[in-house]
Amino acid sequence: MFSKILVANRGEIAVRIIRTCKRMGIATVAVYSEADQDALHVKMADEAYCIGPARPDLSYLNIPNLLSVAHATNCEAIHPGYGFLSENPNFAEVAEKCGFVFIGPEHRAIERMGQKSVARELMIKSGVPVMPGSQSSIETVEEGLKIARDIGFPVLIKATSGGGGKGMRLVEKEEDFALLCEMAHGEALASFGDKRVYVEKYMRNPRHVEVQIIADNFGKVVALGERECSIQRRHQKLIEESPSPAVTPEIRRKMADTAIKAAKAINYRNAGTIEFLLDSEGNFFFMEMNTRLQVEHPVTEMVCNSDLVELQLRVSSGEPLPIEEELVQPCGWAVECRINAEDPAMSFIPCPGKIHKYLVPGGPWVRVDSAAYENYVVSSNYDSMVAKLIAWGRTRNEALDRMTAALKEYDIQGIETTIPFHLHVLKHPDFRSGNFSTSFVDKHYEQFIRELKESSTEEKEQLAAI
Ligand code: MV4
Repeated sequence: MFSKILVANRGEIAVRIIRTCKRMGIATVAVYSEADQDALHVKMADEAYCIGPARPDLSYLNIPNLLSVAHATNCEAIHPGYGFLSENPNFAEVAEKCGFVFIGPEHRAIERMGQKSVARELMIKSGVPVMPGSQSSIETVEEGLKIARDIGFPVLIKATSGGGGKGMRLVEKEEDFALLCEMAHGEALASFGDKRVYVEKYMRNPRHVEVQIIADNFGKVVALGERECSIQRRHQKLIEESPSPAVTPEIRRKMADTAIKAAKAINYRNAGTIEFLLDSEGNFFFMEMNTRLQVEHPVTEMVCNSDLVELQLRVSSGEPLPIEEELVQPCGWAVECRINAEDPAMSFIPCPGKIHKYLVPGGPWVRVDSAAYENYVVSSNYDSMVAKLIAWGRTRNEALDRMTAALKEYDIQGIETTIPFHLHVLKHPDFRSGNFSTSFVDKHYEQFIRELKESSTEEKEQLAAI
């Protein structure tokens, strides 16, 4: 096992990685920007070094500075967390060339999965189900139109270098295809410096279900069940859970087999996630593969009774996976709410600022992954996630009830947060029933705003009466 690693990230995920390292007796080196001098990950690590100004491109994305710190402090490995450089194939390659173990997949796997049309083509060749569409990127608008006619409208034009919903165009009818394809090219070029696009049949109201896998260096791949990620807005996930209320033991078996097949087809190692779209008949199709530890990994940890950061460290240092079965069966139910510094009543606009009061929920079956504390300043330089609140129960309803109680106990003052939104979702009959799709938030947003305004008026009236 490593004796010392560099944590090339900030916020809750840096804290999360440091915690497991402490438990395993691995020394940690933190890096931080000038905006993060008082950050929790800096206090918790054994050593910490400033790598530049607040701007991410000058600090957390500054590869020479990160590698200089890793070298000067004798680190053996680098954990990239999520975001920042975690899916940058160049960073993974350069880190390895400098003699550090990159705690993640091989740079070629990151590169291939980063090009969504390449990922799609690889999956088709490996027998993994994908939505009908082009084999890979289309060469001309005419070729795209021919494919769209063959598979039937509506179709989705997706950017080859996109992902996470960026650079997509929905085409409902044939007449619109050429124009929307040109727009997709323009947007893809502007956003990613790569105009290539591919075409897929569009699935209405899908669920987003993803399978967590981890692979060692000996060809063993284990699936740690699935996560339901349909409660999202504009491709920002808000609530995740494991297992998915839509996944039967039979679908779970098939999805896990498919995810393992996908990982083996590309000789994948370390932690990864295969994203699927699931329709109401139980059919699922490969969308993308994420080649990093994900924000929502705790729900998997809670139901699979495993520490994903520990597993990453073990397989990276050359140990075989300590799990016998190919598919870990979930025990109970876990749910995660992302507590963001955003105003849900104002279309989730970010609300950075100082947290004046901070009281964290606790008790059995409640977990808080956060780097925030009282008087902490949420900076506008980075994303607005302040904490992840995770609750476990024997049943889904038990987990949701514990989450509700914990959300009510969470007292964050000085900034707006997504807590009122979560409380609204958790009592919604469509969410409680488990019968929802990726359209849930858009569908109920107006009603939520109405209720929020009514309840805040009530509160004011109650206050006025005292
Ligand atoms: C789709 C789709 C419908 N049909 N592909 C959005 C992000 C990227 N991971 C894939 N996305 C979608 N691809 C086909 N062929 C609908 C979406 C989609 C979506 C997917 C997952 C979670 C939320 C979503 C919200 C809107 C659209």
